[in-house]
Amino acid sequence: MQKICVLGLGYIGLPTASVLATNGFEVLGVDVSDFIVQTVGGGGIHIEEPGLQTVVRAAVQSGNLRAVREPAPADVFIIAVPTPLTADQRADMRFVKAAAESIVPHLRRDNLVILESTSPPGTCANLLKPLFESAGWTIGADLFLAHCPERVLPGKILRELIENDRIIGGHTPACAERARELYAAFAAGTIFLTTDTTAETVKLMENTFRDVNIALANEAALLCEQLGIDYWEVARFANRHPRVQLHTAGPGVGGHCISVDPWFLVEKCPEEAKLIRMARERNDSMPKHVVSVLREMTEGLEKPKVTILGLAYKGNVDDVRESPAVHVVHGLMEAGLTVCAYDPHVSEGSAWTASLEDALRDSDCVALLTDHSEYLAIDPAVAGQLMRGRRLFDTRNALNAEAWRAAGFHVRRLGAASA
Ligand code: SAJ
Repeated sequence: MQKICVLGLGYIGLPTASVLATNGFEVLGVDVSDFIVQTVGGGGIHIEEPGLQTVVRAAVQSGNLRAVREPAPADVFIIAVPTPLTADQRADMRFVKAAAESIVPHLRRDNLVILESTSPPGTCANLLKPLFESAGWTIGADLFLAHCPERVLPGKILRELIENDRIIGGHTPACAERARELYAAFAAGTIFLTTDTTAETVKLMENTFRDVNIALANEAALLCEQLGIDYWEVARFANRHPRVQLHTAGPGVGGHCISVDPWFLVEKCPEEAKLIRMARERNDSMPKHVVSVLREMTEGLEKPKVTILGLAYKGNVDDVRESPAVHVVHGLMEAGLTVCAYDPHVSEGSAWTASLEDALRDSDCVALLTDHSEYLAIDPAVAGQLMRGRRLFDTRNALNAEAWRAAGFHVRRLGAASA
């Protein structure tokens, strides 16, 4: 297993391809985007991820990583393309299908095909297996098929790619064994073998666990606002219990994983997945709540201007996919407010503003939506001087409320009653 073809050079495919290349494999990175192929081919990166630039440059310079538009014959094919959500909340498997079809002409006896893309239960068995079998292959005999879900956390991808335990789901036990040989070459965590459908479900349940827990935190935050108490205090004390771990409330759940994956379970088992659906709906409702608080805080003002701190879906990343902050910006604009959004990690988007000063100037209210570390360094006194009014809504409980109050701000935090 020396030659590996990685299909999709995105958040998972690119780190995987470059780590494999720096571990001595000959890697062909395939992407449908000319821009990505050119960028990676030149040793550059098109996404922000700590440490990735160094690894990609080293991989390309060593000659072990090449970026191309089309697949070619290899020992292993790793499919790491997106599985987006359709408008009716189903998994859009077109990219997976297209990637699988693109490798069919290049398959050779004993090849291993690994699906890394997060997929609904049954994808290997009901989509990929028939696709390869109709080309004459027999899975587990002359072609090997496994699902090895990635579980890395954006912001810590390179470390987790190596250190995390891996779940490998083979379509047959022989398929799982073949995939284990590959991951054992670079993964330091424990490798567990199971079936393909189990591995698909494990991955979805991991993200669903987090989504349901965040929904519980968000619901509790809304209850606390109504009860006139502070969710952050409730969570702090409840979490002193040895078996309780209340999650962090916030403006909603974004990113391409947690806000998407639970729907794949709802799609497969709509009758049973009641709690999972409700959690998704609760989290998706949070941006609306943030908009209504901001409207309340600026009520009666003439042509109110709101400054949004953060467009990315979470702190210290540049990814705006499914970001609740983007929904809040749109909601405020639809309500007729002037919105300026400043995010040091993002360089475009609705209401995007190049500098913090411009975003704050003549503003009536500042709302923190993403907990980037840069925002902790903002001096509330300086911010207050630029602004027309001094109001702060902290949806992440990230800023030092006392310091902002001392600078004359009326401070509201999500999950706490209006003071
Ligand atoms: N969030 C909260 N409260 C919390 C935790 C998170 O509101 O207590 C929000 C974040 O602000 C963000 C969203 O949830 O908007 C998701 O952020 P995250 O850091 O929890 O997760 P992701 O989406 O960046 O990465 C997840 C990880 N899954 C789990 O932690 C179970 C990662 O390990 C997966 O590999 C990744 O999804 C994926 O690709 O599926």
